Amino acid sequence: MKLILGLGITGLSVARFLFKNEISFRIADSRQEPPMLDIAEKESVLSDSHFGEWSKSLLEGVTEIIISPGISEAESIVDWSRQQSVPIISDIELFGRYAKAPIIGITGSNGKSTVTQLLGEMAIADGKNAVICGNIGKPVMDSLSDEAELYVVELSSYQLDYTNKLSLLTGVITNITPDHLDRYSSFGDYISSKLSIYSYCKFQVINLNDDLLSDLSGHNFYALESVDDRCDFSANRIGDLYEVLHKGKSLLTSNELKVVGRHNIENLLAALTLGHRFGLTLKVMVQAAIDFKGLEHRLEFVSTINDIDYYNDSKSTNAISSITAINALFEKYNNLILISGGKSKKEDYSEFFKLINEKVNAVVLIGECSSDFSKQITAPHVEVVESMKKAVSMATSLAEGGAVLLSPGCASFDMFNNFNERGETFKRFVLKENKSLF
Ligand code: UMA
Ligand code: ADP
Repeated sequence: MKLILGLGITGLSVARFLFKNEISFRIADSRQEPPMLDIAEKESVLSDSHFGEWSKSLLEGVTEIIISPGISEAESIVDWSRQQSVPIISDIELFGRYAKAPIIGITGSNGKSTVTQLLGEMAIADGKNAVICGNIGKPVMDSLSDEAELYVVELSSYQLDYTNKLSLLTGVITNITPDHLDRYSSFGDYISSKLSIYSYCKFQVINLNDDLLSDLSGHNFYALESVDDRCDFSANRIGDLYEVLHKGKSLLTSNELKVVGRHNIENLLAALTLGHRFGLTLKVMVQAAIDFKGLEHRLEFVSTINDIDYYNDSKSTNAISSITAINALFEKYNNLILISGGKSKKEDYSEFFKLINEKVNAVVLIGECSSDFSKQITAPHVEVVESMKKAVSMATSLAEGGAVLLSPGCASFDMFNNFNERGETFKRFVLKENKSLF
């Protein structure tokens, strides 16, 4: 008997799979009304289900546990399982047992979803039946398909923590910076979790720009500016532009792309290196990169209204992703207004404050951390407001033909259900209600 822990989208996908394959299972969630309860009831996968506080009896007759990534190692059920030597695996490990097509894995602190989506689009453009799945929002167990020719899988550290066996054709860590430190006892533990991806890869792809990764041995390398002989793909800065190269031969320049910022060149190099390793056609990958519109909520251009450009970077949930967004835009705009704040994570924001003080014209702060942040920012203009509507209105009044950037650098849970809702709310005020605000 298997035990599924958590009835979110991961737990539901595992339950569906086990039910379909007539493998017996129990499902448990520590909440009385877990998010996928109604759907699971409709699909009749709840014949042995337990909601509410964990109890030891859940483990009776259980030979393996499939745990949802959101459930931390600190939970009592994890401890009890270890004491009773019941193996705990992630949905990713289960997926690896059944997937017949090659799997490419992508992890990292930032850029995972962007690289996953871009690589998936490159493979599809090259005529491959490629399935984009994992932490990007489509659970792997809902993505198994006999027709799949390639799985492009985004892997979170939470998923990697419970993965012990997996076979990846190739994989990459886009970068490592402090994140999720509420869940890990140290940055070192978080780094180890990320690095574990390489132990599953036949071919390791290494980003030479990241100091924590550049000394690793691997099979394929990429770098932006600090290029060396090992690089398959690289990029150089020429004036305001980046030129992307394969073995020294020019492929494209950054002004051909729809996505902006240095980080997106790094993401492109990761996708090209992984795709090339798999055997995708170079020319097709380049065209797919040119066509790539980027993902919603990641430095997404919303609109130009009354000469002000609005960008939605709601997916920025840590300091470094906001630093990246400011760096991507400040050269382009004389007047850059930042909307930031939310539920701050246990991380050092000093570099973020320093950059704001140097490169941003005004900051509008929202959320739980706003009063704390306001004390540490000395930008010419700092405002604290209590709603997204007021933030958009205030930022607009300060923008004077420049740009308004929502890049919170914090989690959204203090004011919104998730980063999607935060970004949608921002866009709604920008697009529909902008005129009526003033
Ligand atoms: N639960 C408990 N007890 C707990 C904690 C959670 O019972 O102590 C239950 C919850 O009640 C809930 C279920 O576990 O019913 C939720 O599981 P989950 O939080 O693992 O969420 P899922 O819906 O299964 O979504 C997960 C990922 N969520 C997390 O890692 C927190 C999704 O990533 C992912 O898209 C999905 O699997 C498919 O693979 C989200 C995320 O925020 C987007 N990821 C983090 C990130 O990107 O930074 C890692
Ligand atoms: P992830 O899936 O790792 O969270 P996303 O592609 O969803 O990454 O992007 C999350 C945030 O990080 C966005 O704010 C985006 O603008 C920023 N970002 C994207 N790629 C990078 C990168 N290579 N380095 C730093 N920040 C990045």
